[in-house]
Amino acid sequence: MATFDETILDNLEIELPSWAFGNSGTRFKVFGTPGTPRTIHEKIADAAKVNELTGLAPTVALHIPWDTVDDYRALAAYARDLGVGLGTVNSNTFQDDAYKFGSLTHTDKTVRQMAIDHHLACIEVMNATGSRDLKIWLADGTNYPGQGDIRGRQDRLAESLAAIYQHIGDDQRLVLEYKFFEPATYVTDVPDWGTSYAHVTALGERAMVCLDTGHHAPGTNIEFIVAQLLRLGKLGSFDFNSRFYADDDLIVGAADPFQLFRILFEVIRGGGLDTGSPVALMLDQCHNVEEKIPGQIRSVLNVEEMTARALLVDTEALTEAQSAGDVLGANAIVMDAFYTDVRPMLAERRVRRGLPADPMAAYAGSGHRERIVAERVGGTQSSWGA
Ligand code: PSV
Ligand code: MN
Ligand code: MN
Repeated sequence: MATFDETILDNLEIELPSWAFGNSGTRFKVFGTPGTPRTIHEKIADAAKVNELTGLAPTVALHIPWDTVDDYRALAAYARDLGVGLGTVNSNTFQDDAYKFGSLTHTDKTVRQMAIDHHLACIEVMNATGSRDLKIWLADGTNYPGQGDIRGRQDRLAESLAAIYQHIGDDQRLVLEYKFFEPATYVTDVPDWGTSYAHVTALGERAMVCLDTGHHAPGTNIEFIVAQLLRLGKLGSFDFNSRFYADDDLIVGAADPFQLFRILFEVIRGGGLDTGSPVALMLDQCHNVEEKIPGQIRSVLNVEEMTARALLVDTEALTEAQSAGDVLGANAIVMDAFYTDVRPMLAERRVRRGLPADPMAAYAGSGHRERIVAERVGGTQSSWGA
């Protein structure tokens, strides 16, 4: 039986997004799911259930203002009692009428200041929860040539980001996420890793790039971007999900497990899963028609499984084959690892660590779903399609 370096697997921590547990949908319809959380407390409880069964998801990301509460310290204590921590704080500058023509890039200084102030409020939340990362995804952009001054928007963005960055504490970070289109259809102000890299580099050491796997044009070689950002020391975090067409926010590894394997191989190659690595792994998914807790369990297991397969690549043999110009030999080494079924090894490892061998089956047989369906009436709709 093949074996892998377990220290890297021990380091695997995948943050769950609070919004994955709420009802979400498309612009056509949001289907309700019985048992859906009604409050951020119930969302955290659901995330804690995922962690309890997998041992892989020790933190939960918040989205402000969706997850607004009066007392964030109390919320952090509540999460701790359930065995999880509060992680990344995500800002939201895409749901106010004021942001119709942009937020941090807006031509009107008052609107820009409103967006900056929202981020400063998010930093206050981080100070109370002890969170490290402020994640910014900007919906800013334009739909038609001529609608906005591309260059001027970049200049205003740089200025606004600098105003926010000034308030980022010594132990905190600003991570800037890029996305090639949507909601804007012509220019997106942070469309690619290069633009994000340019802005975070100008800001300073505590600003990093966030790579959301669903935010690239079809055919983009994402593992190349991963390798490059790690090389440059600027890969701060991942939003994992998968896509068939656009930003589908599906279960990670569902559409293309081989791509997830290739990405994780580069993460490991670049030290991204070493102890003390700055790379934070997070899911950014919405479960529109499937059950949410099992959806998140499936996702973290997929990341674990592809990490284990990537760890099976015989890197010494690979380097030798590469140096010898043995194209097919090198490729076979990678493919052998990818085609290895690591599920029995991971099940055995889970049992050794006091976890259920099959977390999906354990959840299905736990009666938890039936309990929350009975307890929670009128679950909340969160985020998209509202
Ligand atoms: C919108 O595309 C998005 O999915 C981004 O990926 C953000 O990370 C997420 O919403 C939450 O704001
Ligand atoms: Mn994202
Ligand atoms: Mn997205």
